[in-house]
Amino acid sequence: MAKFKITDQQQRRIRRKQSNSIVNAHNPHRGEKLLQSGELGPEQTGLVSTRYSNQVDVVTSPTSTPQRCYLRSNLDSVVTGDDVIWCPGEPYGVVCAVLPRKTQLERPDSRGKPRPVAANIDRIVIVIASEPRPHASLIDRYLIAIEHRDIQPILLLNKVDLPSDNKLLANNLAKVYRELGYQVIEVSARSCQGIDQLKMALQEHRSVFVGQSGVGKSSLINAICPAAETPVGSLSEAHTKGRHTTTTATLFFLPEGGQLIDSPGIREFGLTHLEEQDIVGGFTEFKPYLGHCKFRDCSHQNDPGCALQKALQAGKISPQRMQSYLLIKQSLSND
Ligand SMILES: Nc1nc2c(ncn2[C@@H]2O[C@H](COP(=O)(O)OP(=O)(O)O)[C@@H](O)[C@H]2O)c(=O)[nH]1
Ligand SMILES: [Mg+2]
Ligand SMILES: [Zn+2]
Repeated sequence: MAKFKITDQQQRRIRRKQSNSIVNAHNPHRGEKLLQSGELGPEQTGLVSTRYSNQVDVVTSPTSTPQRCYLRSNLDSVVTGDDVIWCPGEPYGVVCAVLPRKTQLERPDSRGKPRPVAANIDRIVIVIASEPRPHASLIDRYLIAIEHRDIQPILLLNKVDLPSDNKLLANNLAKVYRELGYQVIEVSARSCQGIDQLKMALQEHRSVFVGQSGVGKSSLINAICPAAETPVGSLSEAHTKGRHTTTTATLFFLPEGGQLIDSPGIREFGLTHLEEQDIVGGFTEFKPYLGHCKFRDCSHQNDPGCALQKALQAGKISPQRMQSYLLIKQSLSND
């Protein structure tokens, strides 16, 4: 046993080494030092597959092993989905530059300031199910949040296998959004009905799943992307809710081509504060009537000469969407 004992001096050296490595891990100039060391490979392009507190994983192809990288100190934000210029190295590479983003999703940090969490997404899959009971205004909040961004929404009605009292409600919702021109896909993560159609819709795109807890997001993500290994059941998400710092967004490659970015932080995207002027613009079928109300400050409720109310009466706007609009507007004062 004696030879496994370490002297006080050795113990001190180990402690010093350990604290050094902690200092290094948090040192913003670590990237600079590595770049200056001349030990790194040549600059090349890559894709950020995971963002950690001050490092990222970079991949160069769907099959490449992620390489852990430090960031150059002048980079203010690098997120999952960013295309970057980086230099590979053993054991750490360095990200030198971030290429311009086409789109980004944000969520509020602990001070309420919006921070990007994922970049270059072009599909948002809004998942609903008959259980838990779907709410039209929740769907509309997501639609408003992605309005003016180059992101296409897909409404996914999951659990079509499940007998439920809300089935009619869920089917009616699917019908309303289909008639508005949104892509609606009906699936069951359990029976796999519609899963092939979902895979086709996501092929060659970069997507995220959003929606209420319990609708089956994790089950669906596992069905289309087994590598994600997302825990199923409401407990796993209940644990991570509200813990802003531990939300790591990870990018997975879909077997059919394209990628999926998953994190509880992104799944809650769209549930944050909305601005008054953005709300009405998020209802696509309202657009032809905007600016046609008698009064410029029309509340679109009981005001005389309201073009939206007229469209509602004429059956051009569904009562459910109108109700949802007024509900979201009302919630602004409570947000
Ligand atoms: N019957 C049925 N149950 C499902 C389906 N998809 C998910 N579930 C169940 O719904 C619950 C919540 O699923 P989960 O994937 O964790 O939902 P998440 O909170 O949105 O990620 C779990 O008990 C799943 O087994 C489905 O298509 N049909
Ligand atoms: Mg889940
Ligand atoms: Zn009006």
